[in-house]
Amino acid sequence: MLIAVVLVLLVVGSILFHFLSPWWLTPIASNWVEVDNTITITFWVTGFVFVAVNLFLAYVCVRYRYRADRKAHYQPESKRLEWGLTWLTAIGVCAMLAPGLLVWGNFVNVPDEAHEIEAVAEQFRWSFRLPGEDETFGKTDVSHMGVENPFGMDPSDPYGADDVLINNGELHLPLHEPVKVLLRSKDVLHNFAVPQMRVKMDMVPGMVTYLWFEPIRIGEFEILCEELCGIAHYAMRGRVVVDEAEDYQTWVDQQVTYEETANLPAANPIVGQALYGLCAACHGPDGQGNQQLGSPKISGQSAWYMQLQINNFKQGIRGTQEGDVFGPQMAAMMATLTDDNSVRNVISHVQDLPDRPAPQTVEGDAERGGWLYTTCAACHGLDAMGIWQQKGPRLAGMSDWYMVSQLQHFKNGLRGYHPLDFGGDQMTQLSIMLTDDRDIRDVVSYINTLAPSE
Ligand code: HEC
Ligand code: HEC
Ligand SMILES: [Cu+2]
Repeated sequence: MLIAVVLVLLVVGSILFHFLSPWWLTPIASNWVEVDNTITITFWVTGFVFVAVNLFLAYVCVRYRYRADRKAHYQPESKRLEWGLTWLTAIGVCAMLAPGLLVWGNFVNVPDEAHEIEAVAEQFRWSFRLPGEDETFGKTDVSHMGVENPFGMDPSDPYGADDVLINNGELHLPLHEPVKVLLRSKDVLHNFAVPQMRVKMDMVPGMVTYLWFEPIRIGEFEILCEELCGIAHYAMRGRVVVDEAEDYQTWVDQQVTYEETANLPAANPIVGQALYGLCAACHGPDGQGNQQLGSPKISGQSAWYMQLQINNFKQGIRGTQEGDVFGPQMAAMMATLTDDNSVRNVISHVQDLPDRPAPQTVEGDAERGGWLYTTCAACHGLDAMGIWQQKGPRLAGMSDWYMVSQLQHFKNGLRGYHPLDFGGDQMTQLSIMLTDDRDIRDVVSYINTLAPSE
């Protein structure tokens, strides 16, 4: 009897939960209502079976419960019952699968008017490419990939020149225009998913997969990687921003083409030296850093990382948060670097400065820190010398007090707060694993043991 009551409660509870649950599909933002309908049909079919089977079970428990004067009747086979059940199941399964097949047919048949864009996945970030005015993508190849050419553009392909390269995780799309997203992975399996658009598709290295949809409302929607692609899979976030046509065009015009990023004049360290005079006031004549001024060692840091950070300061992506003492000082100075060439020139001078390990000021349990660092190594390297592919900067031999303060900033929102700071956001999500200042000190004191000797 008790079991029957439990079963009935289970059924009633599940139905109530289904209708009252706050966890339901996010409001849809694309044409794929069919996908939602398919899910609803599946819920109806499985829900019906669930209710019917459980109520039947409850009924049987009561109706045929044990009584001393009753004996079970043995019936090994019932043709009628078996046929009935087989047909019912077959209809149920068809009802669930058939709509899915029809939707899939639409999903893989891209309308002719869809415009193409490309999404590139790599551990653990997104970037995008638009075909440019000629509406044709240039060829790419892994052999061309490098710091100066992250997309691996083939320099000899004329179609590539006007390709628009968006080397961060924010993609804009025009409203009401069907888009075909070509999906490319640089390293391992990833999966491009935008829940509100009801689209998701695996990205396979060595192959171009695709999906299509039509955005039907203005807004910002998170891109998730829905394939377990490594330690920071959960922190691999991007964003789709759906704009009105003019806003979209404004955004496109702000992006750079391959032609603009290729064939830059070589950076000039002599010009850079003159510019560096200003930096020396805070970062020291040899770029060795100055703790009193909150200015870290920058000598020996990779050029690509310095460029990224200087651009972040210039664009207000870093050093604009209230409560940040030192960030805004650095940000204010960046007005002196008027264009990209000055940035590259001054960096090339910093590259020529002597790279002596910074003095070590942080004390902690390096052995315990070593365990914590296992995770960090995925992006900063086992030797903590930085990994360009993962955009993790060099930490070994750099200012240890600065690492402590930056880790605290990531945790308390003074860094990695800006919507366009995808790298900072990633580090913010990673910094959560360091639960307190002791963890931070321990991991930094372990990083100190990795300092390269002079
Ligand atoms: C007024 C002092 C000051 C001047 C001048 C200055 N900086 Fe900085 N810089 C800082 C401070 C402070 C920080 C750390 C900001 C923070 O805490 O977020 C910093 C950070 C940086 C970083 C980021 C380092 C990292 O690992 O995150 C780079 C790169 C950098 N500066 C380069 C330069 C260059 C190149 C110049 C000269 C063009 C320059 N700075 C001029 C104070 C200064
Ligand atoms: C998923 C890759 C990833 C992992 C794992 C990771 N980081 Fe980072 N880390 C980054 C990126 C990307 C940045 C640059 C952030 C930016 O662009 O502002 C960064 C920046 C930093 C900085 C600031 C350095 C500077 O000079 O500006 C410190 C310190 C740091 N990480 C420490 C750690 C520690 C400690 C761990 C392990 C607990 C860790 N990171 C794990 C990707 C990672
Ligand atoms: Cu991924």
